[in-house]
Amino acid sequence: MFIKRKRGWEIPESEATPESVFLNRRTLMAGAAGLIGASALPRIALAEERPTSDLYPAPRNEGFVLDRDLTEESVAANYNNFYEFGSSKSVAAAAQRLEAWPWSVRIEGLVEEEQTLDVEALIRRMSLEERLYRFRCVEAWAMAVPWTGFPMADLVALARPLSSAKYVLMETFYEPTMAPGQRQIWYPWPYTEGLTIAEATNELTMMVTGIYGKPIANQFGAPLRLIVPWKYGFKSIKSIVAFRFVEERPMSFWEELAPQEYGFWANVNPDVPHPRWSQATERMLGTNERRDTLLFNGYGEWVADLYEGMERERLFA
Ligand SMILES: Nc1nc2c(c(=O)[nH]1)N[C@H]1C(S)=C(S)[C@@H](COP(=O)(O)O)O[C@H]1N2
Ligand SMILES: [Mo]
Repeated sequence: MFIKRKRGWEIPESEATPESVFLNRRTLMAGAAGLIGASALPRIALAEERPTSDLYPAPRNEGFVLDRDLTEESVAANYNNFYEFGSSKSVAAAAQRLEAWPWSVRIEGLVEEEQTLDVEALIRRMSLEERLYRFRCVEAWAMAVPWTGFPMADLVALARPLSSAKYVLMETFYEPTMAPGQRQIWYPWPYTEGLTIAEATNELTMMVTGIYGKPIANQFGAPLRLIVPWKYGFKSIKSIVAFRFVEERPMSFWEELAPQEYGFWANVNPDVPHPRWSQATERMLGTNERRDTLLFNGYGEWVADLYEGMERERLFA
């Protein structure tokens, strides 16, 4: 495939998408055809009734303050990565086919007892709060949004992992009839991601169930997704169906596709460029304001000590 060399900041996001690294010409053309269809779709409004609507808005945790304005809801809700519904950013309409209620999640692997939990019941059992977080995609766009959810540490406590468990692997649903992107067989479906137990139980790590003071809309990964704000966005897996506690470091979706570009750690760092573009700055969705990228996306105070003594790992890619 012909790749025109440009400096990092010149690379348009259409070229900076992870897929351009491995897709051949035939699949690129198929993708382009999909894109034309998607761009003709209307912009999607948010927030119909959900079974958990009565829980929102949840009280805000004022311990997390932003250094920038919140991204407008209609902007964030119409610019998403959710490859299960297509590889364009305009997947909001397609994602309305996601059947997010009812939903259950499995807790399995190295735990005292494997369990299947109903997500509505799980959400009602947890204490929900709102947090304003920065969010930084590896493609160099960023937003700042009010997530609602609960600490992942509370889910890990409920799971009761054995001491032999070192990592938690998370998995998205696999339903190609509902999610047309999953018929694209060159991707290693289902989408998976992983964290160490220390990362999963860090204070910042959230299981997200709502956004903008309402139950989470489908395109953001309803009914339950991960948010790890100090890592590139691809780590924040959507629409989770399983949490598997394991001993070995798990392989994830993007790492399997392009290990040189999307590693396991993926901590945000302005000084470590992606192999094909700079990470020094980011573009805020909506305003297009350029801002300097922050080390650990500005969350070093919470997470830097997780990585002490690990200098030999590829922590930032
Ligand atoms: N299951 C699943 N989770 C996913 C993705 C995806 O395609 N499928 N995309 C990831 C990427 S690359 C980003 S940047 C964020 C985007 O989240 P948002 O659309 O809510 O902003 O979700 C992440 N989680
Ligand atoms: Mo991303």
